Amino acid sequence: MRIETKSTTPYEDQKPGTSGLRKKVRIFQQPNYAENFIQSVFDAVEGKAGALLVLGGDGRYHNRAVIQQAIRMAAANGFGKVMVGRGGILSTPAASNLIRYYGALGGLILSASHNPGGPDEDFGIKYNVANGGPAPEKVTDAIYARTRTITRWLTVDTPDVDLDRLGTGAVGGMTVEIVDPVADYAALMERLFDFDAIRAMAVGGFTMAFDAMSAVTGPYAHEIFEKRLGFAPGTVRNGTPLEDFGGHHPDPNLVHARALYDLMMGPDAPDFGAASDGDGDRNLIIGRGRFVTPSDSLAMLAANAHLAKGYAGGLKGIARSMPTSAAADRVAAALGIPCYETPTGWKFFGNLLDAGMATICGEESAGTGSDHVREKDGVWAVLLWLNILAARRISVDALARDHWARFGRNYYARHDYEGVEAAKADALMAELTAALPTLPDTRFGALAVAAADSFSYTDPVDGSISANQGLRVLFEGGSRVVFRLSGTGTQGATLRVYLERYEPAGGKLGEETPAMLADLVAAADAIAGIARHTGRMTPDVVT
Ligand code: VG1
Ligand code: CO
Repeated sequence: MRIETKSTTPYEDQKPGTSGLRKKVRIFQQPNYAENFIQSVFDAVEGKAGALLVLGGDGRYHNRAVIQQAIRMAAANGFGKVMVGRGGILSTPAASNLIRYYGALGGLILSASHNPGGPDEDFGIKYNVANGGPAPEKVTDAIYARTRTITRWLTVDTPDVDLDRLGTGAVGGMTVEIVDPVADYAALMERLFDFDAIRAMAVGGFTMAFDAMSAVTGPYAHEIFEKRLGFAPGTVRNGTPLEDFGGHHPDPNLVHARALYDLMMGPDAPDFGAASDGDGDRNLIIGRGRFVTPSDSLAMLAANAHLAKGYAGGLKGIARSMPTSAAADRVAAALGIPCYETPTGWKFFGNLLDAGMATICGEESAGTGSDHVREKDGVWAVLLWLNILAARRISVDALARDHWARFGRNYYARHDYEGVEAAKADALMAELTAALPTLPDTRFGALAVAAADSFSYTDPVDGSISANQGLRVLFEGGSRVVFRLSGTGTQGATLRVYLERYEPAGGKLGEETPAMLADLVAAADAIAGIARHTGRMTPDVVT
């Protein structure tokens, strides 16, 4: 039976940003709110009749409720089948894989990624398209336009589906299949990586700590690392997805994954440490006594990827987001392959991957991935690291030093100023934008500005232009400061300041990062007036 319901709550619309719609749970719980957004997605996409929709989330508070709503609405909107991860669980990369593998029209992924979960925290809905990747701007624009005009949503009047029992059932004439969230993903990983070599290393005494941060990767990590690869029980920490992530931010950075960092820097450190975020698309890599910045991780993985069977044929190209350090560019140059610089957000990699122009992509925000899916992928990055270490038989620290000795080192940090009043953040960006033309040839201590601009990207595949993607100040010698406002926060504005200093091979390669970046930090404040505009003397988060 189909029911048409008039929307009664004014829809507080938001243009889906870098990762879909993110709001407080309480907002999503308002009558018609989630339904209006889901209906706007369904109204905006074509080809629903009889099509497959993939559905799952990171297990956070409110996940199961929205899954039930989405199943009923998919039935009323004419989908042929919905494939749901058991318990409503699917990591973002696993959902991307299912969409591609089973030829789905698209998928709804319920997550606010690294944002905290619980009744007073965040929820989110992302729509991914048939290539498995985040909806491109053309689609999110259509969804947004629909949210402005929507007057009804469609549903069927059926009981809840048992999300915990594997198998196939029906809802209002549509098939619903509950699938093991891990099985197809783990099989894909076995095709890409040499599990025998990694298992031999684990059995031979190589130890690991993987912190799933009480988020979605727990079941994946237990199955892959402990069961299939033979790492000791207990290797996976915080491996049960919790609705509130144990009260923590499931954000794998040096602040929120502090326990892992302290372990890896302490006397009892295992050989390898890693963590992933709420929805499993991010990764943090820390060797014994050696933190690897995500930008360096991308470069090091790209330089060694051919050692894994899935990449034995070499890479077609590398892509990185603009604020990510240029370490990967040097690897691309050495390999004789192109390196693309895209705006922040995984959706910009989709065309390059689909066109076979890039194989490996990465972002400074702890996201790395390849053409195996169309999302960044935390467990994949850990497995590629393990495969490389098994093949080269060296430590993370030795690999990093070897890399820098060859390519030079890009010292790097990101300073986040969170919950800034939106008007103040906008004023800072507007003032800096206006000042950009005056910056070249000015000096800040020893730093001379070589160029300054507002980053604009022209997609080499479809020619679409994305302007205003961050303000760049480039110094002579390859150092750089980038300013941008976050698109994923749910409270006020978050100002991100990205700091990078390049030391060539033969230069100062073994220094502490804060000391190496001190003059850039001072220059950033002088250039943008961070303290003057925001009243903040220090960042809230340094990663
Ligand atoms: C942040 C990161 C960006 C990432 C995005 C989604 O965006 O900087 O690199 O792609 O989160 O990641 P922003 O606009 O807040 O800087 V996730 O793990 O939330 O899907
Ligand atoms: Co994420």
